[in-house]
Amino acid sequence: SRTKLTYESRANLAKSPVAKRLFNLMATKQTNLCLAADLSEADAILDMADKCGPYICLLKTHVDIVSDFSESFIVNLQALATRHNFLLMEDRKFADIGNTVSLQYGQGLYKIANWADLVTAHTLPGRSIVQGLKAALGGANSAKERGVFLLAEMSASGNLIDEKYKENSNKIATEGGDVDFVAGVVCQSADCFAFPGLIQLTPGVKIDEGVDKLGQQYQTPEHVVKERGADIGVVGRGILQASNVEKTAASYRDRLWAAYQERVAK
Ligand code: 5FU
Repeated sequence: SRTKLTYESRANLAKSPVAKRLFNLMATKQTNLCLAADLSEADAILDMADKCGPYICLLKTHVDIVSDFSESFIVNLQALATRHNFLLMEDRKFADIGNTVSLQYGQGLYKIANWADLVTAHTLPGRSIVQGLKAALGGANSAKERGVFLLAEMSASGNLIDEKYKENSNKIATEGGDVDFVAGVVCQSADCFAFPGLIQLTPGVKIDEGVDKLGQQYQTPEHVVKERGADIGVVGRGILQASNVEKTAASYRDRLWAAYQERVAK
C-alpha cells in the first residue's frame, strides 16, 4: 500500500509537479509537519512562520482572516518560505462553479494564484472545480507550479461526507485529464485513495487528543501517520498556543517524522 512507500519513491510517481516538489522537500528536510498559521495579524503570522520555518514542509493560511492583509505581507511570507524552504498553501476550500472559482482564485483582494503553491477545494461541485481552478492560471502562474488538494473527508464532528462522496472524490483526484493539477487529498483515513503519487494531508492533530468547543476532533501525531495514513499532519493551535513555539514545533516535527519512519520501516 502507498503508506509503506517512502516520500522519495512517491515523488517519482507523482503526476503533479508540485506534489513531486513537496515529497522531495519533505524527504530532504525531514519534516512532514504543516503549520496552520491561523492568526489574524500579518506580523503575528510572519513571526510564527519565521519561528516554525525550520521545522515545517508547508505553511497553511486562511488569508481571509488576516485583518491587515497587504501585498507586502505576501512578499514577506514568500521570503520566509524561500529562506526556510517550505511551500505555501491557502486553505480556501473553493466550492463553487468553475467560472466563479476561477475568479476567486485569480482575482479579488488576495490574488491567491499569484502566491499560493497549493490551494484546497471541495469536490462537491464535481470535476469542474479542478478545471475552473486551472483556468485561472496562465503566464507566470502555470499549472506546473500550482496544485490543489481535494477534500475527501473533514475533521469536524457531524460532517455530512459519506462513503460514496469519499469514493467519488477519489475518482476526481485520480481520473481524467486534469489529474496533473491534483497534488493531494485532505482526509482523515488511509482508504481515501490508493494512488501513491498523491499526498494525504490530515488536519486535526494535537498531542492531547480530544475536541474543541466548536466540533474540531483531534488525534495524536502517531495515530494520524501510523493508523490513518497521513503523509503530512496539520497542526494549528497545538503550536500557536504553546508557551514555547519553537520547541513545540520541533516536537511535533520529531513525532510526526518518527511515526513516518516507523511506518515505512515495517
Ligand atoms: F479540511 C480541514 C478539516 O477537515 N479540518 C481542519 O481543521 C481543514 N482544517 C483546517 O486545519 C482548519 O481550517 C484549520 O486551519 C486547521 C486546524 O487547526 P487546529 O487549530 O489545529 O484545530
